[in-house]
Amino acid sequence: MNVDAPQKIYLSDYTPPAYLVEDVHLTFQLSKTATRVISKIRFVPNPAAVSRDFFLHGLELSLISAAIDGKAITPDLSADGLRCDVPDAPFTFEAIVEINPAANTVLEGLYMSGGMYSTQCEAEGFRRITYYPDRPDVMSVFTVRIESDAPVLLSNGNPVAAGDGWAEWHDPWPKPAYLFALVAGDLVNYPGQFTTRSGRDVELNIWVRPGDQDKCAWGMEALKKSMTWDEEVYGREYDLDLFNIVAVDDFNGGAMENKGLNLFNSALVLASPQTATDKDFERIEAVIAHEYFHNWTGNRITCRDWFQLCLKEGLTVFRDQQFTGDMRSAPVKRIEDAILLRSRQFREDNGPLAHPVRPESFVEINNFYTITVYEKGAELIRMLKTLVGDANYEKALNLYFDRHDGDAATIEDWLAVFEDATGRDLSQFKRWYAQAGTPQIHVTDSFNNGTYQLHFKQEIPDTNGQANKAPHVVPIAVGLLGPDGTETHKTTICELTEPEQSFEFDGLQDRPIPSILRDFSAPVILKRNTSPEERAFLLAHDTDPFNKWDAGRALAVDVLRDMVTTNASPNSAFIEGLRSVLRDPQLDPAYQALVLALPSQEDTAQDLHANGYVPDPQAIYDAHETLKLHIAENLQDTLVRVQADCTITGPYSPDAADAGKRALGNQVLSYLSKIDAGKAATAQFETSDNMTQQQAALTCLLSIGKGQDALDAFQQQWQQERLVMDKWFSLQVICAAPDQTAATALSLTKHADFDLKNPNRVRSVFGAMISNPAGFHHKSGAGYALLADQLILLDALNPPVAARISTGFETWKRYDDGRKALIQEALSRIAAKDNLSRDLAEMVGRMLG
Ligand code: B3K
Ligand code: ZN
Repeated sequence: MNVDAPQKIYLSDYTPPAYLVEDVHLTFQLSKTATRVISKIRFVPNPAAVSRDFFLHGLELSLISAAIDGKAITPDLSADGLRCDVPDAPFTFEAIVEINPAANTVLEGLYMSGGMYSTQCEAEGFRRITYYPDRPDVMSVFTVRIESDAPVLLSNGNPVAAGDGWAEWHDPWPKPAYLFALVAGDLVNYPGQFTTRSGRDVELNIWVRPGDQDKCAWGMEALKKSMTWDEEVYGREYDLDLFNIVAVDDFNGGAMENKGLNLFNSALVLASPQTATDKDFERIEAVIAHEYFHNWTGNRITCRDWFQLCLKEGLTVFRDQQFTGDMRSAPVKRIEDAILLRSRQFREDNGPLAHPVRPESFVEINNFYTITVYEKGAELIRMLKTLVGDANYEKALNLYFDRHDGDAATIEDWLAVFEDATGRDLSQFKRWYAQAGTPQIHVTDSFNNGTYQLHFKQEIPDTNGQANKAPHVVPIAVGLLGPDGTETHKTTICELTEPEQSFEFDGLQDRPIPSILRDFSAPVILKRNTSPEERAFLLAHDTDPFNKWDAGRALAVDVLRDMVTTNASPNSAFIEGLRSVLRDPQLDPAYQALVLALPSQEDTAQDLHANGYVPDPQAIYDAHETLKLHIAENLQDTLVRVQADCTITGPYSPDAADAGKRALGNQVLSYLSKIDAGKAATAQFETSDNMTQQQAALTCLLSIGKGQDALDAFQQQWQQERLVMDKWFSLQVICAAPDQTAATALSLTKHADFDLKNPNRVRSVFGAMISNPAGFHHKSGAGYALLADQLILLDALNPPVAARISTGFETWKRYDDGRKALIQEALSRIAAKDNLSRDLAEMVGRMLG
């Protein structure tokens, strides 16, 4: 793991593989501590190669024997693979290696989870299984034999034969090694069935530990909905007779799209009304869809190299966003995505970890599975669709699937498809893939003789290693409202291509009120001097649901900024705006809940920083608390009425309509508990029959410091349910008072059920701690010191997860000198550690800058 001088890999250094793989046969003789992997790989020289260097990746493998065309060889072994002389013609390479799944705490390659064997190979985990060209542009047909006494033995593709203690699988679709998967264990299946529109019968299964079958129905429905949606919207059918999903308890990420054998973090597939919240249900539906959609955008067409990760991830996130929008409410989904992008991606884009959607170099690719690659990557697809139009988007996607099926493709290939399908030159658009940083669009306007002019000026801030950026093409959706609130100009797209550019709207009687960046048409920050009255007007009248919500959001951001910087009282425009939204019977409760929710403390910190202030996390926390109290006191009657309207009679259903009512009811509860000493929350906690209501009530009680009894009851009730206990751990840290957060997290690490080897449990404590800004950034520095201690411990077990959680430090340069010094000390202490992983070393190095 320890690398003295971590090697940086550059996109510009890409060369085609020297050898291609025709087919591969793998035999796994499974044993917890000494699994044998016997490989037989047919190689052919690649005509496109620039060298004949035969190198196979391999990490922490014990080589027992190797042979070429049946003759034993002694290859040159190094820390990261092997080399040997090979014939200048097709040949067969065979090897026997031994690996130790029980000792694999990195959870990449083959590892044990709760007594079962599982794998994770993306991005570079296959090299921990056997020697192989572990790069996505080497695609091959895999045949796999598993020998084990475990009752269920699974791999990719179709089962071809099985007997006592063995099973054979064959995947007819050529794939890169990162899509390989194997599972063996004591599992039971929740079955399902789907017939594709061309008549292929597909057997579906969700495999879980015995006892978890009652938590699979929702996931199975989500899978069927995804299969139907991809046929209807993208014309894509499933291409095997079997589709398996397995729930895995110890999992570094969310889920993995292995061909025909998707592996899921159990938190993202198992759900029952009692154990999962509405948000969990929604997320499960989205992630099942996401992994399923990868079958075409990722598996049938994969990436040439890992720099092209956004090719599959950006597109697949965009597709899952569309899916959720279609299954639920499109405006609500769009707002949720914008909230996420602004709070997390904008933060990344404007800090020391900024990188382009297609990075140009990396040390450890795991560190680039980021919100920029995924979510900003999805925004680029959305903009492309806006720029070329829906019909052209469909035409281009069909061409993409036709032209590149079976390929390992690049962003250049992707853009060429759009250029060929539409005739549009996308060279300027391509800058979005190469330039990091969130563009700022400054807007001014004027009105003369019936003509309204909008003037835009774009600025792309310098980011680490990138300065003087060229202008982007930015689709800015604009609509105009008259003074009476009617829409005088429907949405049109202003295509900003120059550093500064004006757009005119003629034939107007009165000066209009502009609604700019409708539907969040580009991932940019809009800068415009706007009065609270104008924002309130848009909140009341905008016909674009996104901008209507955003007007309320902007009011809240302004109020919080004023409260923090001048101790101002919240303006009445904001409170009255909320009141009228809550009283509007036409509005969807899920939407009202979003308007009623305040920006996060992180959003306020970002806003203060962007406006030249040094954010004080404690002052931000205090302002948020004061504002919540102010809202509760000033809107009490309305809130009580809304809460009554949100009552649901009848059994729990996770559908969007009921979930929306609960979201609004619980948002209201969070305000009312500030003034009723937790009475309503206690009643809800005691009577609720579902996790959404129970968790919301517990959160309210913890937030007002009255949660101990409920917390104990919750633990008593759920101590056997691992996923619910993750919530128990996490809520305590999220809701801890700022001066108690680090102490709470530390005491939880001493709990008998805390396990540094289980990523979900680690995230439930330390993911939670870094999402509690006032607690994590408490001026004592206790949060920083604790995180550094724990990252050092975790890094020795699981570097990818340690590296991910280290991003809690990424905002450090925006704080005061005292906090900066403490964070710098924490980061330097990590950096100085012997045997630091490449993963964490790269992250800490980038953050220290
Ligand atoms: N493709 C996987 C991510 C794998 C993460 C590797 N560090 C899940 C997804 O995006 O669908
Ligand atoms: Zn994905």
